[in-house]
Amino acid sequence: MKPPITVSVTGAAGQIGYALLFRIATGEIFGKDQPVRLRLIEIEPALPALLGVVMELDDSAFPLLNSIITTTDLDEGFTGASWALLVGSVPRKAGMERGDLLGINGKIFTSQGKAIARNAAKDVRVLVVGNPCNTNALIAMRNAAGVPEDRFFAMTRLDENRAKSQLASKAGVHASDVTNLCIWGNHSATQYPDFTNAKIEGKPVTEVIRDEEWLRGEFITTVQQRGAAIIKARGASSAASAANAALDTMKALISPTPDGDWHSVAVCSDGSYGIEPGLIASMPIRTKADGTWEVVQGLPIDAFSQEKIDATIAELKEEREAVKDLLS
Ligand code: NAX
Repeated sequence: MKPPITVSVTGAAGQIGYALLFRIATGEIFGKDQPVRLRLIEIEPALPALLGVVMELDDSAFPLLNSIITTTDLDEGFTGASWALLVGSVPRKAGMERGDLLGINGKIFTSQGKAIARNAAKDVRVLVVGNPCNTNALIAMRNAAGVPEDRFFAMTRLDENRAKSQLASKAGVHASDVTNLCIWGNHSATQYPDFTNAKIEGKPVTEVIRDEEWLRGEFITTVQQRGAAIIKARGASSAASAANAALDTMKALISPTPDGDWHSVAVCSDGSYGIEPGLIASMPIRTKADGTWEVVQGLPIDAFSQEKIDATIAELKEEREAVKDLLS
């Protein structure tokens, strides 16, 4: 057995937390010889519910679950973390403007960024799920002095998985037959699921699905609005699929990406594809054999795609402007 790896999770008593923690504890992410320490961070009112989750984790008697700590204290919560999964955030309530939400959640991520910098392991990777996740990741990154920028990620994998599933269903294939699917930009209704570079069974999507109107229209809006459709159907936002996507993201960042493929995750832009450096934007990413990642270069971007990418990047800039006081 290896020494335990520490995973810190905020919002651990929430519905994504509930779907996430048990799968981390099984060894699904780090392997069957890798014990895990969980450090679960919540706000005071959610501690009783969190204790219930811990009782259930205990009752699962997971062989690889080394220890569990519950806390409201960020320094304690991020001590030794190799992964910080920032899931907790305040949901948008009636009457709240997007700017209000950015401000309220932004403050959470300044203190979390600082606490990560003070306490996490040298190899820490930070995956932000809590919305607005791109801008929250930007705030955490800009407040985590000393932690390299390439360790901060915001989740767009759920969008990628949703897009693959829609394309697969239209083409009558399995979602695993769809590859090279990049979500560009923001995890929001402006995101762009790039069908122009995606493939189905190795062939360009546009050769397999000869319905350009559907690809440019309904496909994109279905992916962009899938979260709202799930809330309408379930009466609650996506949880199991969101947790699954967080796990997919971690796996994709740990393991080398299969030859010729890429995966979607929002990273700190290095200026690739004309995206302003420093923004946390979703792009096509490849994980290298040494565990670092790179932006896939040279993908053709046609005028239609460029317009969509420009719109989602413009939104990210507006969000950044709204939280500029929180960026150090
Ligand atoms: P829940 O409301 O079920 O859980 C959120 C939890 O966060 C609560 O237990 C709450 O007590 C806790 N929390 C709030 N403030 C906190 C703080 N300062 N420190 C620690 N914990 C805190 O929401 P859930 O359904 O689990 O969703 C969590 C977040 O994921 C939301 O922001 C949601 O919008 C976001 N999502 C992001 C997705 C993505 O693809 N990036 C998709 C799914 C989801 O919508």
